[in-house]
Amino acid sequence: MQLWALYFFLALIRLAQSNHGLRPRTVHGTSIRTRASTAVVRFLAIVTLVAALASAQSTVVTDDGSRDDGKMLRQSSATIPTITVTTPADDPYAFNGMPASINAGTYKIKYINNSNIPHNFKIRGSSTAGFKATPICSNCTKTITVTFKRYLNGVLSPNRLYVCEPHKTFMKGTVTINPAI
Ligand SMILES: [Cu+2]
Repeated sequence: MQLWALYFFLALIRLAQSNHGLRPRTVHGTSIRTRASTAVVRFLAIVTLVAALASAQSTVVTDDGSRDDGKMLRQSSATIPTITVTTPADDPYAFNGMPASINAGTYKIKYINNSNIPHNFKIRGSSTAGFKATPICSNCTKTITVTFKRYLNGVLSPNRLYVCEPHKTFMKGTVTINPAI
């Protein structure tokens, strides 16, 4: 629950209690008003509580954006770095050129498959972007743009597996996402 809502809720409860105490119930004519105002205050308190609970649910972290945006690389679309990953013809199940670690930020990943075996390059970006993958093809060059953050759904997840989907049991690797300075 957000703090303002909690204070408001407690204030309303206190008001409801003080209403009860201050206004004599025995006096004819005022008792109805007292009960009515108490009911209104209670109703407002319940509405506030429900609204607070609803807003508490809506503020659950669903993306890592709020956790490490300050540590992302400062980039414009013109300055997105390119990482080139290659599968050579003479080593047709290798992923060459992927760094062991990169700074959090957005990258173009250019996958060059120089072999006759169909491959692709698949990796998970940020929570909202999900997985990104190039099409499966042989003797082809495909590029994907991926944003990497260190957190996924609020959980620190800096080690990202990348795979070739048709050969994911052995054609794979891991890149670590570091905080950008
Ligand atoms: Cu493959």
